[in-house]
Amino acid sequence: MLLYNLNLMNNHANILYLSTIKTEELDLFNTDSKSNLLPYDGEVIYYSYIINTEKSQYYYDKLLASIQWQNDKAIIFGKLIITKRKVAWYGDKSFEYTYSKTTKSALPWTKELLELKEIIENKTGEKFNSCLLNLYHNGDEGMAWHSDDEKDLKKNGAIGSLSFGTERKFLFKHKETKQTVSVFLEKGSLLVMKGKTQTNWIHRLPPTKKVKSPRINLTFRTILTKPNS
Ligand SMILES: O=C(O)CCC(=O)C(=O)O
Ligand SMILES: [Mn+2]
Repeated sequence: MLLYNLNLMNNHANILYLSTIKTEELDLFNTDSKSNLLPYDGEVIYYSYIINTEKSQYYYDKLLASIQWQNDKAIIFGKLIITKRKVAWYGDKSFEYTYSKTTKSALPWTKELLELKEIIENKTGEKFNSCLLNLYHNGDEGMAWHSDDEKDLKKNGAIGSLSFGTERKFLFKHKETKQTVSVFLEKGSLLVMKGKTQTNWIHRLPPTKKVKSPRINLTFRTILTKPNS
């Protein structure tokens, strides 16, 4: 157990260190010998700056302006809750995705989303057919503990999570041991969750008073296609 903890501290130290490096060139030190951030029961890989600072700003601006952002809805204990956080759902077809007891129908890909999908498919060797986007206006907005294990998603399918805008802390918690792992999601970074991660771990984006500016997150996913869709 001590080894795991040390390993996590090292990973975290790397991530903090890399957050101060602004050039793509130095990422050469940090390429594909990626280690798993989770100690067991799942696989989470973090890629720092897969998109450089200038392009990250470009995509942030384009996504902010072109995505059909809507306040998210959830039914919790029978009550309809409208979140301040905004969301959008895009995909290959008008796939339906139900989470928090509400259903969304996917919009057709935009140019920027297709470009980003290609970048992360090339990076990970995975294929994705849909993307859920989140816009957090500031640190007051976050996301509660959950796992992305809805029946509409491919079981144990990879999820590729791209971040733009302000860096935020992201946490994992094991469902049984309650061990937690944290990672800072920098602009232009990619976090890949795969294997049994969604079965054994929950994750959250904690609210924080320290963050005053917005962040956009894209989670590329594989939705299961229904026979006649
Ligand atoms: O904002 C994030 O980094 C992750 C969001 C998330 O977990 C989700 O959309 O399911
Ligand atoms: Mn999630």
